[in-house]
Formats: sequence, structure tokens, C-alpha cells
Amino acid sequence: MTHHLQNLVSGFLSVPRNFRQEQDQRGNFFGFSPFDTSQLRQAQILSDNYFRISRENASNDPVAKVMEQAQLDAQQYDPELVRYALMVWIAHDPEARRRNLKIPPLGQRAPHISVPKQTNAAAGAPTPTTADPPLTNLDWWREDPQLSEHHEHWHIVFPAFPVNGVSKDREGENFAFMHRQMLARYDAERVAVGLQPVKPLSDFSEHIPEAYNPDSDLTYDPDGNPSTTNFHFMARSTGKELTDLAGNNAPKVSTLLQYRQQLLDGIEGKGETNFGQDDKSATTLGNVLETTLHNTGHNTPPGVMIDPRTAARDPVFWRWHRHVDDVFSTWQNKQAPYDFSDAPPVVIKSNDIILAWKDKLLEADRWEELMKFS
Ligand SMILES: [Cu+2]
Repeated sequence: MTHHLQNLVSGFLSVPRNFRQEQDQRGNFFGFSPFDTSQLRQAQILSDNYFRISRENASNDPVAKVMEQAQLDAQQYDPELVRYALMVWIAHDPEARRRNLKIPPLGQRAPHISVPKQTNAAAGAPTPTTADPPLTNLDWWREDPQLSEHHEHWHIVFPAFPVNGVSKDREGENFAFMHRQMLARYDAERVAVGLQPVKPLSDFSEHIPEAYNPDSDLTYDPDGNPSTTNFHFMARSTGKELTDLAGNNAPKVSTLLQYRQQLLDGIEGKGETNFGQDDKSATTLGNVLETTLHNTGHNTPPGVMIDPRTAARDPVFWRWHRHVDDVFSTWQNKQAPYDFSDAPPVVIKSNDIILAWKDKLLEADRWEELMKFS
């Protein structure tokens, strides 16, 4: 990859300070979200087109040809949507990979919305991001741009649509698995500072106690005019409820309830779409769960921020994901125990580590109790 082309791509993927203005100009007042089905479909059409262009120009500068198209697309569509479609292409296209084309780190692409300035930390007084004092002990973790980047990147690698015509193996199951890993790490951090594991946001009329004040260093330029003040990201005070968005197709709280009921009915085997007891159903359920309940929740204000680049900063992101994960667990708990009876014969070597229930250990192996007397 020539420096010139990588620079062209990196420049294109850089989010300008006035990105909200660009969106407003194209009538996309709520911004781009890959959790919005119709925007996601549009992104799929654009990225599929990049795969086609790249294929047809494989021996003739495919990256330059794709960039020509992306630049045209950015005049017609929300540039944020085009950037997302282009990143899906870069992450998957054999020609882009062969040329070692890179997506620059989030902190380089969009520092003003992801990297807090160092000044607060240097002064020893980080801006508290929640009203609940102990929860602020985890700001360092939730506000880490690399955590958000990890989450953003997963949604680029698994964009909830077939990439270049191919649905990924076990994508839906991976959706549940990956977000569960994020939750496990968050819970470990919570327990480490004396908090309980995160509670699910299962009551959609709850007055959400967790407030959120986005870092005051993170701003955007509303109008492209350097003399007007920059905007901060919207804060949420304590006690807010999920609310409907205005507009016919906009997410409604009642839609969330409907989706959840459909999923639970399907898990019970009495829905329109039922989820069976086989491994494949993990992916079917994961897909439906992601594209209905999960995505709509991400787009329902003021509950969960919609931008996968920044959403994990908000404590409610984690409460929402705990609930989504609980729905998946409801299905898992209906599965027969997996007894490994079809596993290959096991050979135990002297330096292997064996995990066992404490009460099943032989007397001589109860090291914890033995330690008490030593
Ligand atoms: Cu996610």
C-alpha cells in the first residue's frame, strides 16, 4: 500500500469536528447508527458495491477505485454511514488486506469524541461522569477509548448483515458471546471496587438512577463556524425513563416490550419464530436478539447512547447489555446439560491443570482447609 493511498483512506475516515452538521444537512438529525435497520441496510448496499468495484479492478488499483466511489457516496449519503461502510469493506476485502490497508485507531480518527484531554487527569481531578460516587471509580475503565474501539471494531467485523454476500459462521452466537465477555470484565472491575455485578435494565419504565455526564473535553462543532461554541455530548440526569422517539418508524418503548415478548415466546417454543434445542439455534436467536431488542434499545432515548464508538462509556450501556444477555441465558438454561459424552478420550499428563468442585475433591487435596492448620 502506498503512503498516498493509506493517507487518502485515513483522511476520509477521520471524523470532522462538524460531523453532526454534515448529518443534519442530509436530514439525518439523529445521526448514523449501525443499530438502525434501514441505515444498516444502506451501509450494506454501499459496502457490497465496494467489494464489487474492488473485484472488478483487482489488477488495476482497486483501493483508488473504491475511494473514488466512497467520495461520491459521501456527497449523497450521511458521511458517517459511508465511513462505516468503507470500514466494513477494509476489514474484509481480500484486495484491501493484501495491500495491508489499515483502519486507523479510533483515537486518531475521532479524537474529539473519544480521547479526553490529559489536563483533568494531570490536575488530579477527573470530571465525574456519574452522580453515584462509587460508580465514578470505574470511569477510568468505561471512558477508555480503546474499550469503545474494541466494541466499535466488533460491530465492523460482525455488522449484522451478510458481508460481501456471505453470512458469517455462528455470527448470532458470537454476538451473545462477545458482549458477555465485555460484561464479565465489567463485573470483575465492579466487584474489584466493591460494587455488585451490574443490574439488568429489565423494567422498561424504571427511573434509571445512573446519571451520565459525558467528559466535558469531548465536543463537536455544531455548525462548522469556528467562532461559535462547540457542543458537548448530551448528559442524562438521574431518574430518567426510556421514552419514545418522535416519528412513525422511530423506536418506541412498546416496540421493545413486543420484541422481548416475541423472543421469550420463541424460547418457550410458542412464538412465530421458535428457537430449538440445537447449536444452530444459538445463532438464530443471537441474530434476532441483536437486530430487534438489542438494536432498538440502543436507539431508544435517553436510555442507551446510540454510537458504538462511545456507547460503552455510559453505565446504562452495561445495564442494557446485561438484560439482553439475560434473554440469551433464558434460552441456554433450557438446554440439556452438556455431559461431554461425545468427547475424545482424555490423557492426563503430570503437569496438566484440572478444575474440580471443591466438595468433590479427595481429603488430601483440600488444600484450603489444610492450610488453616499449617
Ligand atoms: Cu455491541
